[in-house]
Amino acid sequence: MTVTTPPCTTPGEVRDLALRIRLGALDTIATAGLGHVGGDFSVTDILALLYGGVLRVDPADPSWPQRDRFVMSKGHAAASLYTALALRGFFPESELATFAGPDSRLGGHPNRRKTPGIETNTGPLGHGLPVAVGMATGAQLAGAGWQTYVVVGDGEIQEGSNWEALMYAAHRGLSNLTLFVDRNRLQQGAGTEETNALDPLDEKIRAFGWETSVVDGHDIDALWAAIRAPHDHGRPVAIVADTIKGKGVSFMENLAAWHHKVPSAEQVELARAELTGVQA
Ligand SMILES: Cc1ncc(C[n+]2csc(CCOP(=O)(O)OP(=O)(O)O)c2C)c(N)n1
Ligand SMILES: [Mg+2]
Repeated sequence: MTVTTPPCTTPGEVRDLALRIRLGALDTIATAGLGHVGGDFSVTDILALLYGGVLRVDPADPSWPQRDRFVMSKGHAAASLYTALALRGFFPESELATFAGPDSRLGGHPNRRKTPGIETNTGPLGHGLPVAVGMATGAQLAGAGWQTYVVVGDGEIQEGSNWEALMYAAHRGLSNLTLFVDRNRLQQGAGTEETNALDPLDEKIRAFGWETSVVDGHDIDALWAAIRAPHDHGRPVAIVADTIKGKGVSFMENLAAWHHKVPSAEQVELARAELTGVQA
């Protein structure tokens, strides 16, 4: 295995990695006293698959020109992203304890100038997909073989900049671009459907010229199959991942309050017990 090869070869290994990412993000948020645990846990399985099984990147050379690009457009889920990067070897796991602290390389939202492995700054929603379309366009123009992957939140995709980017990606036939929508059906304080309804989201994206599928965003086998499925030549790929905000912790799941609520020490122990199946 070269350093650029993703470390997981089986769905079971990716599931183990997902557990480590959830536990790491939980501790990271509890230590910092801030974060977005709900959206961290809805996107965790996607991150585990990408960093565990898909992305060809080199932690020793984060700027390796042939690397696959990953853009976490919903940058508020930084704790899970940083944990995934640390576990892939971009920086020591111990550095997670500095999250959002003074002088930390791990800001509250991702910054490409500070954190190894971050491709573009995110946090202000609505920009990651347009940037990813630019990356994929660059690769297409250069005839480069690397792939671009991007995750957007479902609340985020209400922003118009995404629909311009969707339209342009199809226009250019960016088959080197894969979009995941973290379809947890919640945004900051309410449901997406009661705020600015998206359904049927996959059909809308398909109408813009993309190839689409809808999968259980916590089912590693299904996610992996969706990425590996043979795709029509010349179309970008969108995977609408049905997810649960706060996935894995019963008292967090599907509750808008856990968008950015910070668990108490007692709640951290309860969450850890549920995630690991080991009683506190
Ligand atoms: C342009 C912009 N407007 C508002 C916010 C504040 N904000 C942070 S997260 C969030 C909700 C995002 O919801 P969603 O995209 O569904 O993310 P998830 O449910 O995965 O946490 C909002 C409104 C922001 N970061 N950027
Ligand atoms: Mg959401």
